[in-house]
Amino acid sequence: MNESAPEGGGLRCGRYALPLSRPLVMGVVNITPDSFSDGGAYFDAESAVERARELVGEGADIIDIGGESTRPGAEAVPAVEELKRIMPVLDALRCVDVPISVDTSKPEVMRVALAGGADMINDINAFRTDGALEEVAPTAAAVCIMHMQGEPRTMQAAPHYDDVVGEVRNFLGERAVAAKRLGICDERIVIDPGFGFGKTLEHNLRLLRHLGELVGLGWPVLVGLSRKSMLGRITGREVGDRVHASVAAALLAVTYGARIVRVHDVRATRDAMAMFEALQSVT
Ligand code: HH2
Repeated sequence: MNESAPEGGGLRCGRYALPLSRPLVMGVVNITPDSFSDGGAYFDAESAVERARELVGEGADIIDIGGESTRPGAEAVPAVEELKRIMPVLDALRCVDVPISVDTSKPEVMRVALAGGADMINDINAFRTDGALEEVAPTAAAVCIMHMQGEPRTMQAAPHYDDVVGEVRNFLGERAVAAKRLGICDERIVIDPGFGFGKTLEHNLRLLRHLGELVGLGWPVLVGLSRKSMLGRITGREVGDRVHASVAAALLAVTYGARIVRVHDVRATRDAMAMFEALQSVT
């Protein structure tokens, strides 16, 4: 079975075709009371929309909205509540000129969000829930396929791998092939190692250092390192004080081949990406 993708041009993302000739910045807006870094800050639709517009103004290429926290130990949210959180924000953001990604693992949420104009579905569960791939397949939306060992409530209890890079690579390759089997073309697929999702600090560092092995699969790699606890472990900083480490991590990730960085601090990350791009044109 072919588990590698051909070198593609851009990313087909709902209403948009995004060039991948430079790294893209995905700005995060969590419409939740309990997210690990911005929980509660944008829980009402109005402040979430305002925040998303602010991130677009700072240069976000994609906005990722989510209505359920995935931090270790977070409470599960029923689909109806998740939709109540995200749909007013998605409606209000349709006129903003960047693609809107919805961070969800529930097929019923995917269905309503896609009908409401979502350009991308970002699933931390890699579309493994029955019916998830079937919801996205007939649309034009992009899919972000993320690796996670276990499930959010318990994933950090005792993560174990014999070969973390090989296992994550194989998993992502298999899930991308499953997506392709349902008709989702290479240009709609993004893969993500899932930093912090059932991984120790050592696993995360190994994945970052060997990101090139995932890049070698051929699909664009997205990484989410922003403000995560691994940065706290390394720097000793609290979550609100991890912007410098987050920017450094995003820059390292694109240096190792990531094409999309999922971040909370768009302005600072964009500056780092500008430095990266400036060097790309120098021989
Ligand atoms: N990380 C989080 C959520 N969604 N999606 C992808 N593709 N990759 C990630 O690394 C990723 C993700 C966790 O971050 P955040 O959304 O800020 O927190 P919370 O899950 O607590 O809302």
